[in-house]
Amino acid sequence: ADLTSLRTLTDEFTRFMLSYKFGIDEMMTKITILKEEFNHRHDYSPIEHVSSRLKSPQSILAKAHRKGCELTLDGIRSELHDIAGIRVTCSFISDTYKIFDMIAAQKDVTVLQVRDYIQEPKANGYKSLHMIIEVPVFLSDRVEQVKVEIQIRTIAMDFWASLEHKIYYKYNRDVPERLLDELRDAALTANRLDVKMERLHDEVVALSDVAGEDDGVMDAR
Ligand code: 0O2
Repeated sequence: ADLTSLRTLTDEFTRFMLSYKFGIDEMMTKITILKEEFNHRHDYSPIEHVSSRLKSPQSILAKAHRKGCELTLDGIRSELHDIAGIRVTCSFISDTYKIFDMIAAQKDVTVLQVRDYIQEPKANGYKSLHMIIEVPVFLSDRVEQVKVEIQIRTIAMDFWASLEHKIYYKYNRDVPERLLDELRDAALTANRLDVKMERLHDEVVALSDVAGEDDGVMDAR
């Protein structure tokens, strides 16, 4: 009887993890379509890079424990939103909102939560646009709504966040004040770069639009 219940438990957990993998697959397809179609329609790529990760069973348990949530699959399903995670790295700040809108507008995507750390950065300087969505996954005998956390940010924000993440864990979540100050300062520098790059890009786009019109006039003559 013990072996049977162990088998059932393993099977349930495998199905649990699989549904999140399928949720990632669904959303990765949607985002890849947006990326390729955007490249085709415009002469630059608003999405630089897309990556995904499935949280490991150890990290799921550690986070569930940290949040004090009920240690059942249902409990974890309702309390943990980032078992399936996708990160979209964009060229410019305005692109992050464009991608956000395009995902949110899809009929089968339900937006459950939005955290705009670009408008309101965290005290440490962290910037990123987070959305938790639900997407249907069609299985052989049922349709399951799967939660996926999507983080959208610029290359500069991503550069900052990956270093901060490394430092945070190197110091076991207790980073010296001097480094915290430097990180906040680096976040401001990253933001200045983002703003400057976007302004330059807009200027070049405006220029080529004018050049495009001139060409049209030439052709018409
Ligand atoms: P890891 O190691 O990246 O997986 P909630 O889930 O709603 O109770 P949570 O998880 O704090 O609250 O939500 P939030 O603030 O939206 O953060 C979710 C994820 O965003 C984090 O997952 C990080 O990946 C990222 N993040 C949030 N704040 C920071 C930050 O200050 N620095 C960096 N580098 N990343 C951040 P995890 O599970 O906390 O971490």
